[in-house]
Amino acid sequence: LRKASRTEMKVDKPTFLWGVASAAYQVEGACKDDGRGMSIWDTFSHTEGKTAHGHNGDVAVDFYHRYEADIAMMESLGIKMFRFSISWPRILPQGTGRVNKLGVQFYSKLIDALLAAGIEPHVTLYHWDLPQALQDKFGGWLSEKSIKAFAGYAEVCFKAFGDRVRYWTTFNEPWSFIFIGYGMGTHAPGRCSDRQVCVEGDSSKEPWVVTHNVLLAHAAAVESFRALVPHGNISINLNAEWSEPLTSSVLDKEAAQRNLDFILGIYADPIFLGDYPASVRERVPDLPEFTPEQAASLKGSADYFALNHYTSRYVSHDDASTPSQAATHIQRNGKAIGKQADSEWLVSVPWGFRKLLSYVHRRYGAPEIWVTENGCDAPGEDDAPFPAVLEDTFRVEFFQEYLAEAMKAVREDGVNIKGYFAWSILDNFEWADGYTKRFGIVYVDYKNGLLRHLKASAKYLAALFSAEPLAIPTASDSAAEDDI
Ligand code: GBH
Repeated sequence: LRKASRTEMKVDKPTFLWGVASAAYQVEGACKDDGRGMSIWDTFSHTEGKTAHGHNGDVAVDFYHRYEADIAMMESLGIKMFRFSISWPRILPQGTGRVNKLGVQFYSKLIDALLAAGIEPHVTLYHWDLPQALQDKFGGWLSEKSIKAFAGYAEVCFKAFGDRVRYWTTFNEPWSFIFIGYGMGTHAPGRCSDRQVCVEGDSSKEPWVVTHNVLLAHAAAVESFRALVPHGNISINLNAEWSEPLTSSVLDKEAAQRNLDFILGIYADPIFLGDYPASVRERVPDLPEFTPEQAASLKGSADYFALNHYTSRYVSHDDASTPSQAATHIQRNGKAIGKQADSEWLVSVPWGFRKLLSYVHRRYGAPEIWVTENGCDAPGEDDAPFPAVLEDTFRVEFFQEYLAEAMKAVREDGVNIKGYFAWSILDNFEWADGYTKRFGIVYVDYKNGLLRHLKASAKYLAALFSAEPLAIPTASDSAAEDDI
């Protein structure tokens, strides 16, 4: 693909709403406040050698105590939506059983403060912080018991917040927490079964078992949602890298498709189309089958498509490698696919965003798409001096170029994008990378009282999206299911 010139890159006013995203363990801190229970991320980050410099989320960026000021800042930027996750162990310290009133009260106050500021809350139920009690009791997501436990937790949240929250998702990026947490072992709960990565594999079946349980937990929660919050909209946040065939050979084209099947289709196909992709079934004998009732409960269990997207890869056929028989590359003929961000896995590939959006549009029946995460860290940002660090030109260009491609997807490919969330509002606890990677559009001064300072990218997005007030669209505006 030809690189567009500067003038073509200009983004005219987007036709969709904008917001910013966050996640409980990454921002809240207050790990012992108000009766919060422990999560698997507390355990993991407090285990030696698991995170950069042994960083953990005990304090994080103290959002738990500073949410009012942070909301005022969002309001002043003209931000229309805020995506956050609920910490399961704040609501149910033991995962099931006793509800912690103070935990419920915190999210209730947060939601009220957002609504008072004219900001629509988008709530994610699970952004990776499983109650440790459930890990201890029955092995967490490895057990079918997790399905009922999650549905029970979801029900508490629907009853407590469903009167004010219209947009929900069940899980954030199942692929990430499953294949990093149970394959590579570098995220909680740190179980390593990927023979490519681990010296001693534990059980190579685990990621597939967890995949199945998580999908069924999603379906169970959605069923209760539809009874309890009939006018709300619910989905699941799915991440994908665009997969561009390394060469024009048929083998590489098929491998690129399989890469998408193994990252995105493995979740999206059962939910939007009714079963796992055939390529996954063929290559993974350990993947459990759905009963006809389970398949039926999954199909149609999302009111909109919630897509997280950061980067793209070239993909080639590889007989020997992973079950997907697809190898990913950052270069073609010695030339990088895009500009390198601070995180090694992240390269800026704006055209990949458009291709992915169009792919989702075509494959999944022209759903409403909400981009629930998009963003980057900027090279060298971690140790750049203050205040020069606030001039995050790399991130401004990233947003400018990605949004320009999203606009092309809307105008030229007919993609139905309803909303766009920048990841993230604040620098925060970047999982295994601790505080060494910064994805915020707002800088957090870790050496000076966690003070917040706007980066250039925050000002850029605020100016871009403030062009005119836009009505909040609802999922029910979309085509009836029969039309799909
Ligand atoms: C999102 O995941 C998360 O939802 C969010 O919490 C996080 O802060 C944000 O991205 C930024 O990372 O080196 O092979 O282990 C993004 C998708 C997929 C990115 C897995 C990191 C790890 C690649 N993630 N990837 S690897």
